[in-house]
Amino acid sequence: MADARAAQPPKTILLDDYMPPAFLVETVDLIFDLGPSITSVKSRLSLKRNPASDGQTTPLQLNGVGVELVSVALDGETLDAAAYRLDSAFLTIPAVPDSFQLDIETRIRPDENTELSGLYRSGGNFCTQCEAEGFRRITFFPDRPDVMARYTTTIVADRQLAPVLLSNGNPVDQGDVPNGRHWMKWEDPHPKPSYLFALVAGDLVPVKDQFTTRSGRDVALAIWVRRGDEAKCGHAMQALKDSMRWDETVFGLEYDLDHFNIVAVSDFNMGAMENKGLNIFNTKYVLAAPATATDQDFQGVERVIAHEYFHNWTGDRVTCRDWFQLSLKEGLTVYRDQEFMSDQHSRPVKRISDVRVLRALQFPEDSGPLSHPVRPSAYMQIDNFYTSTVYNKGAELVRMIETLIGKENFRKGMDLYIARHDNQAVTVEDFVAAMQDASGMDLAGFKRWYTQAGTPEIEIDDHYDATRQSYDLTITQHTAPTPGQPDKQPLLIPLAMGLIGPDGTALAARLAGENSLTADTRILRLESARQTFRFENVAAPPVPSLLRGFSAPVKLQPLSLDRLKFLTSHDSDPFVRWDAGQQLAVHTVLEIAKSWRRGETLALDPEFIDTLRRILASAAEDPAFAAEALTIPSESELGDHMDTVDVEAIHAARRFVRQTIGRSLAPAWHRLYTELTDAGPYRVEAVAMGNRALRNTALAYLGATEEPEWFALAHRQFADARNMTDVLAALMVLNDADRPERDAALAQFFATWQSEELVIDKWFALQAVSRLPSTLERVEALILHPAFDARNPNRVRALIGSFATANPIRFHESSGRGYQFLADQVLRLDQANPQLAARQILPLGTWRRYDPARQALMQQALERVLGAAKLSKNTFEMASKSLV
Ligand code: B3K
Ligand code: ZN
Repeated sequence: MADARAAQPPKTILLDDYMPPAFLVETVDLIFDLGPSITSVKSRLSLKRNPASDGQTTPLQLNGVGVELVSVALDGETLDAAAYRLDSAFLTIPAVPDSFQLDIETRIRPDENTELSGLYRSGGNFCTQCEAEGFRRITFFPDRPDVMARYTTTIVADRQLAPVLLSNGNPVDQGDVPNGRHWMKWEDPHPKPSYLFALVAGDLVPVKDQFTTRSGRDVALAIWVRRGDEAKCGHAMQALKDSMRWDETVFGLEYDLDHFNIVAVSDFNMGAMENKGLNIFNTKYVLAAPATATDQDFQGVERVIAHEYFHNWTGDRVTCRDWFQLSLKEGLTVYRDQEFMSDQHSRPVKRISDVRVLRALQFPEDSGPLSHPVRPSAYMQIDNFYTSTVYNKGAELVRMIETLIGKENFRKGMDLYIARHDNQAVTVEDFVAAMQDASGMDLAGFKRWYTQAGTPEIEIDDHYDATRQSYDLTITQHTAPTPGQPDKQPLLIPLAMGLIGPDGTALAARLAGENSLTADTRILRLESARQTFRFENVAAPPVPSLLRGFSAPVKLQPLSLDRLKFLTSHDSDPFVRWDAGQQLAVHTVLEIAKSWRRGETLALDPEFIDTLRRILASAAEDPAFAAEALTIPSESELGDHMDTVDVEAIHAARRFVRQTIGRSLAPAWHRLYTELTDAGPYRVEAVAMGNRALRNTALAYLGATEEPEWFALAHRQFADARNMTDVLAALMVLNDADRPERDAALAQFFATWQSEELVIDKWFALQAVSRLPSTLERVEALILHPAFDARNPNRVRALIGSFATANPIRFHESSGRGYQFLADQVLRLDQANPQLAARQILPLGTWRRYDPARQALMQQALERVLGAAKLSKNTFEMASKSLV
């Protein structure tokens, strides 16, 4: 049942109102008697008043939503109804002693839980999701992260229905009960907040392995999946062992239980969840086999397995004081998974793909109506704040601290943070303080990054004085106002940079006031709105190479075209080389978009083709990098660079540019395609993946020519390929063509894979992103397809999410039908799963970026959502803020 909103707008929760909990819980003993329609939960809590709270007479208030209270007893005495108050959000007991035991019995209905928060069923199995506020849907409890307790959990269930019973920690006992039922007891020795509680019960099979920690603790590893999926767990298991070793080597952090269990479920609102000792995953991030998963999927599995594992220390052992501090665990853990992936694969290519994500998701969020700081100060529904700002920008903040204090100091800072705060619930300030204390460097000026929203824009002005051999670099920073924050202050920005001489080699220079002359990358500390850096002993006029490795999440004003071209071929920093090429591409496509809008004949600058020809010629040296460098930015990213997004012009221009590049360089693309054909077995490792990426880039350009011979080549690849990466790349080429091969290929794909739900998600997504004019009708028809299930978040994201976020030309159709479709779907989803519904509405919130006609249509769609009776809090918050 959805948590319907009351007639009043939902209450806003403020960081400033934080108060320490009035009561602490020392131990929690839970007994679950599982039944699909009714589950009984008995909870025994030992509570005491919190000495750190001033409310020595405050009543005990426990959160509880949608749970039926059976009984409550205080120190063994059952309370009658007059001794407590019960409403839709709380169980309140006014008179309690300072220290006492509470026994609470509740009933919940897993089968009716469609919002996938609390205890629910997926594929017939029982599972839980408690972050952020799901535990209150299981039993009455002070459901906040700063109440940390030790848990034991006993699960009783029908042996046939649920032969496997799992919870946090280590198993301590088990047995049988009459009527074909059995039980198992788990004990978690580590204190934890309720959001890390987990339970799984069902018919699952394990894939087992073992890991010995560096101090010699043997850990039994198991990944629990549906029967038949065992063969798809190898990659996840390897990733888990690699992550465990990496955290020991790089951060000195060891696993702390005898068991580590991972369970894969098909119905999951997010990617995965880091419950202590019992991670629960969306199948998408566990199951992978060459025939069914792409290289990107394999990397997704590795990244998310690592991320959840790393939470064991950054999140579980040291947790958040309140939900405003979410980035304390999420930003830090994303930073850690990025570092892990960089060590396992190519660091520069990983950096490029992380920056792509940041620019595609976080920058638009930060310049739109939902802009908020990495540490927000107000929310209605915390589920809505699991955002790219909290996760990805949060990770950039951690990375900037590392850049400012240096790698060694950063490691010392991590050691100190964990030593100081183990088993505590802390704040962003505590993290920064540990970094500051360990490094001895002042980070006070850095903290503003956590509280100020918006993306700083950096402009430069430079001057070379040949007689003095000096070079002045003047840098200004400016952050535009965001909702609720009209005035912005300058930030402490680490700007990694170097100078390049006219011959293309690094130019040595001395920064005024410093002693050493260096040609290496240096970090400039930008601190004020405008600053000039003087370089001396500069032998020749330099080209500045700025923001190396993307050292800060800022927008750098583009350099002149000549300088961009120069950097594309000469910079030693791969990120700047790639980025200069992307900026050239943005400039090129946008100029063509303007010509298209004016009705002119379109022509592509031959110099741009020459730049690509040069990249192509040396592509074999680093295929993965070349694949990134040869990719034209997406339509959405191009739109971000326009004052008002011109949907049709961008689409036409990008298509024209890709077609011209395809035709002009066709022989070279075909040669590359042929050279990279790999007859050997499929391997998931960096070189093989890079080769496949580059070969499929070549195929995509050949397809972009829209010439029949290359469609035939794509069709051959589709028919012959033995791995999903190549199958999908071929289908992507066919997908935009109104040709019989397309329909035949899609039909064959469905027939082959209909029993593989993750592959069928791809089938839905492909059709949703087709640029063909009939796409919206097709998407509407697919909503009624027997394989579409609006209760399954993966499927909803595949069809509805892909259409609204990755197909601008069709979603933003001038009639507004795309917007109406999305509003209809959001309203339908909101009845069953508010978390999922609220996220699907985001594309409508970008209305300010479009022309007046589209603005009006998008606003109408949002208003219609907002006007609906019984809208959830989640969707209310997103829709109302989107209209501002
Ligand atoms: N911590 C979880 C997210 C839970 C989302 C709750 N609405 C996944 C992660 O970031 O690891
Ligand atoms: Zn996380």
